[in-house]
Amino acid sequence: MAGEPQADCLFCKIVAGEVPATIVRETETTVAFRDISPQAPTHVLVIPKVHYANAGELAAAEPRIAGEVLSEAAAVAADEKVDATGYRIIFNTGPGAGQTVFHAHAHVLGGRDLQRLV
Ligand code: D5M
Repeated sequence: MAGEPQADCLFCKIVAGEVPATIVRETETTVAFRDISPQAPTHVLVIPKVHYANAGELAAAEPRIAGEVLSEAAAVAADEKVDATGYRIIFNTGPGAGQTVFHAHAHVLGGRDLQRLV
């Protein structure tokens, strides 16, 4: 059921402590951990503890938690001291946008020059 832990979901396993991750922040509703394949000096994923397939589904079902994912992403940028120079928050949503893990997550990228995308 939406919102419930999924047995076959990698990020639900990280939330449950069943898969190791380098956790940098945690709240009642979110976990932030380093991406296993960093694309920038700072590359942290912020996820809700509840399972929704993508950011749109999370925002529709749990707007408060979606907001907390965003504020935790900003807090990660401040912790990593990339907030002054600039950073990017990305929600890949759907396979056509490159999403590979279907548990909503924000990528926080910073610490290098980031090309403008749009
Ligand atoms: O991003 C999914 C991201 O998840 C991708 O950048 C790799 C990362 N990933 C995959 N497995 C792990 C583990 N075990 N720890 C940390 N990070 C991980 P997407 O937007 O779905 O393409």
